[in-house]
Amino acid sequence: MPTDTLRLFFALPCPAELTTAICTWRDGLALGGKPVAADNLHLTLAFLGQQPRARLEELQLLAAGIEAPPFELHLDRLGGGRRGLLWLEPSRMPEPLSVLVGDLQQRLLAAGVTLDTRPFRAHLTLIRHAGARPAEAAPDFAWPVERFALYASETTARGVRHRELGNWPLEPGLQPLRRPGTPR
Ligand code: 2AM
Repeated sequence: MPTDTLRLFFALPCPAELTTAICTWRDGLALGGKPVAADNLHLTLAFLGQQPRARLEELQLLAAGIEAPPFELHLDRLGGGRRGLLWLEPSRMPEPLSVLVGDLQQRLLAAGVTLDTRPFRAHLTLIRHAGARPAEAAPDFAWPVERFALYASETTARGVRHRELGNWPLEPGLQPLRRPGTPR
């Protein structure tokens, strides 16, 4: 039965070819744990948590108002957190990504959405509850970022599913417009 709220987040969807390359590399490391499903690989831009379904159109319009250029993201570092969390991250944050995240977050805050207060850290989660963290891994993945998307995270009998609720292209030729107070 549909609920009247959705667990929402904006993210960069990992392109199909890159997903295949990353999953092949990850699975070759044989680290155990719970690998993120290939269909769910993403880089979160903003996590909104539970939101009324009735706000969906407003959030889609908010996203459509964003003007930002495409850029390349290099995932060249393996990072980790508590409980065996492993992710890929860039060693250098591309300026257009900082600007995109800052713009999105400011628009969401202006719309009254409560966001995580922790500083943004770009990452693509690979595995949860991994048994090890390889010291020697030297990832080097180039990601041509051409769009961002809004997802609902849904729990199904077959696990978590990220349902896309809209995606918006990044437009070549636009300059990243840094607003005051956007994160670097
Ligand atoms: P991530 O940490 O791998 O980016 C959907 O729940 C997704 O939103 C999660 O897979 C998680 O992906 C991301 N997310 C970001 N901040 C979150 C938060 N505070 N709570 C839960 N999920 C969060």
